[in-house]
Amino acid sequence: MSQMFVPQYNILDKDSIRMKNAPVSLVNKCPNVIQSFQEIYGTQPDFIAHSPGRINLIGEHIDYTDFSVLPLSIERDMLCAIKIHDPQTNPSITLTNGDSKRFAGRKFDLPLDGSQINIDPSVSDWSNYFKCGLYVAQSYLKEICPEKFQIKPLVGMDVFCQGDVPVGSGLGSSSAIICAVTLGIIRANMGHGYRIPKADLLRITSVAEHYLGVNNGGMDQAASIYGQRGHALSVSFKPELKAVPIEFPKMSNDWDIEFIVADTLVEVNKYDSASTNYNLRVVEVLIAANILAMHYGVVMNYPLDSNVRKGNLRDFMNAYLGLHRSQVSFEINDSIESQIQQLELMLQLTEECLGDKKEGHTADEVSIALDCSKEEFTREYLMLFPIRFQILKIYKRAKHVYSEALRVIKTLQLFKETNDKTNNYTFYHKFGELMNGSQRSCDELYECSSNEIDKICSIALNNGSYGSRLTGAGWGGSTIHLVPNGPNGCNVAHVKDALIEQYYKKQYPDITQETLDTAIIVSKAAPGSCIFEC
Ligand code: NG1
Ligand code: MG
Repeated sequence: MSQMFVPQYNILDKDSIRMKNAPVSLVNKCPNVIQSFQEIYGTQPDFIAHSPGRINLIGEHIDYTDFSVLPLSIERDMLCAIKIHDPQTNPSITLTNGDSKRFAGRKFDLPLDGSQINIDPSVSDWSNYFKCGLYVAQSYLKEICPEKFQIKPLVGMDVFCQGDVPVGSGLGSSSAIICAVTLGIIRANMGHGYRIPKADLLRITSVAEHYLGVNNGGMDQAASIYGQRGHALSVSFKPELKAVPIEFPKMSNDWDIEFIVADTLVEVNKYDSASTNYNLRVVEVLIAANILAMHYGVVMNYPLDSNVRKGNLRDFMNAYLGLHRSQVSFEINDSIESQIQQLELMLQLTEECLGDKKEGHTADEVSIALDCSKEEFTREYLMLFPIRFQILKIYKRAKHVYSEALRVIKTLQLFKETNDKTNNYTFYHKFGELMNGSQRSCDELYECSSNEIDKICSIALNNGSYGSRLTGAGWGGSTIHLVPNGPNGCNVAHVKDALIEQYYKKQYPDITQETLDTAIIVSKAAPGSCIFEC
């Protein structure tokens, strides 16, 4: 495959930006960012680094079992305008933000000997995201140019950040800033001509948040970097983290697929065991894989450096198919047809092995199924993360994971099979059904929906959405809706109005226009990370 590089555009030549498919909205944002930069620093920036937020179209809670997901970058992004300091002066960073009330200005020096900057994860400050980007960018520079960056400091810079990805609503605002900053620092230190491969930018940014103690998997960064107009992204985790743009089917008229993103305005802390139990889900699916492996007598293969050192539901599938290659009635390969058969078989095995305890297993029942003592089970599985439970819903969680992985593959199949002869409505209808199936499974099997999510989805579906579901971890946060955009956007406007009247104004009678403006976003698939030269 040919190398894909992060694109660089010349900002003075607006027409060429348009030709390269950057959305007008983005091109139009740049002059404002340049103007704000000038007001703050009294000079022009050298360039602007851009990276967008994301939604997940389908494939919820299956990334941590290594099944592919299908996110999309949105027309909300982080723009970092940067002016490089004179290299003769002592290097320092001055940071300002368009939302200076929430994100106050910061200034710090860079180590003179080329050593890495210190990040203190116990301090909650927006500059920490900048520092994460700076940290991984510096490591990368040392990797590609050791003679220069091992011993010398990075260049100093004035930075102005302006973002419109809502913070804390599950739209990837943290990866947007980290990817923009990382890209900006590499551009500042390598000069105008250097073009970083997208795969490198993904590899380094996907671990950047780990310096803040967030153990995320890389889907958000993949979506932000690889975003492409008119495309969703098939993000896979095995054998390595990878994103492949998948074009939305060409429709028989000019309608562009748009998504409505509606925030429930219920903030969730997904790692809080009292409220959401994200970590309990991680443990339940791990137990499911190990019970299945024990029951069917297969030994799972998994990397020793995996953070939990236990096989997951994907590892079980691979091990089982490896062992029974000659007995199954289909050929095992990477084709869509074979993947569908593989996952259907996994659903059968889940029924067969776990279906007698649909409502859940007690800890005693799990230890028996795993053929270990209760103490051993507690040590091996229940101490991995702080979790609380009464019953472990092994069957339901496994069934969600395999059926959701299947819906992702079926979505890819639908994209592939849709052609210019397909009626728009047939495509919307089938895609919407898959999204609705995902929502039902999240609600009934994974139990990560909420009253607010259910309300929003049913209002949207009753008013013209073809598919409505939660996006991200759930329990609150954001929802997405597949809404055909008619010739004058009438359907999108109709669903939006219905949500405002029937959800937001009822749920939050005092809601302001400003909050409403950030709560509902309408977006097409947007281009990923890039640099605009000033
Ligand atoms: P959100 O809620 O969008 O941050 C979380 C996880 C994802 C994935 C989804 C569920 C983090 C940082 N992200 O997404 O990796 O598991 O839930 O599909 O925890
Ligand atoms: Mg995040």
